[in-house]
Amino acid sequence: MYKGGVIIIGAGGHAKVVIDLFRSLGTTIVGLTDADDKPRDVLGVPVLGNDAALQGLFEQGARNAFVALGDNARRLDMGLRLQALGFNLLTAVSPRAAVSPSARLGAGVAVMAGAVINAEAEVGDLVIVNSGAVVEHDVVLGRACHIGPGAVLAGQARVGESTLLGAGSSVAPGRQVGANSVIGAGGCVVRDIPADVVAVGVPALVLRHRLEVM
Ligand code: JB2
Repeated sequence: MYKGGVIIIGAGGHAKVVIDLFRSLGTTIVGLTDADDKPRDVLGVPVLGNDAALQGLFEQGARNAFVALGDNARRLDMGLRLQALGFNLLTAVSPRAAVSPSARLGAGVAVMAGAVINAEAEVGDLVIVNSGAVVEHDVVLGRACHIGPGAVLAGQARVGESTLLGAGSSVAPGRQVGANSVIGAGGCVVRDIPADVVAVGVPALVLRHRLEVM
C-alpha cells in the first residue's frame, strides 16, 4: 500500500478536493496528516497524525506525498520539508483538465477539473491551478502560487512565487504579478502589479502592502 500510495498533508477543504482528484486518477491514498491530529476520517480517508508522523511513515516505506494546504507559504515550506525527508512530491492532473503536451509542470502541482493549460506554459512546483482556471500559452507561474477557480491568465502573463489570484480574476496578455501578492476575486490586472501587495478591482489597483496592519 505504501509503495505506490500517497500521503496527503492537510485535512481541510483543499484536502477534500485533492482526495477526489487522486481517486479520479486511481491513486491509493494512504492517509492524511494534519496539524490537528485528532483521529478522524475525511471523505473516508484516515488522519494518521500530525506532521511528526511523516518520518516514521517514510521509514515504513511511504515515498509519495502531496501538500494539500491552500496557504501558499505553508504549502511551499511543507513541500521543501517533505523533499528534505526524501519524499517524492506527486503532481496530479485531473482527467477532466486539458494540458498541452508542451506545457511544463513542476513537482507537487494540482490541476483541477475544467482547468486549461496551453502550449509552453511553465508551472512551478507546488502550484494549484484550480477548477476551471485558464493558463494560456507561454504563461510562467512561480512556485506555490494559486490560480483560483475560474481565473484566467492570457498569453505570456507571469505570476511570482506564492501569489494568489482570487476566483474569477484575470491577467491581461504579458502582464506580471509579483511574488507573495494577492489579486482579489474578480480583479482584472491590466497593469503590472508589484510583489507583496493586495490588489483589487477592475482594473486591479493596489489596496495595501501585505505587511501593513489593517
Ligand atoms: O503545517 C501544517 C498545517 N497547517 C495547517 N501541516 C498539516 N499537516 N496540516 C496543517 N494545517 C491544517 O490544514 C489545519 O489544521 C486544517 O485542517 C487545514 C486547513 O484547512 P482549511 O479548510 O482551513 O484550508 P485549506 O488549506 O484546506 O483550503 C483553503 O485553500 C483552498 C485552496 C481554503 O481557502 C479553501 O476554500 C481553498 N479552496
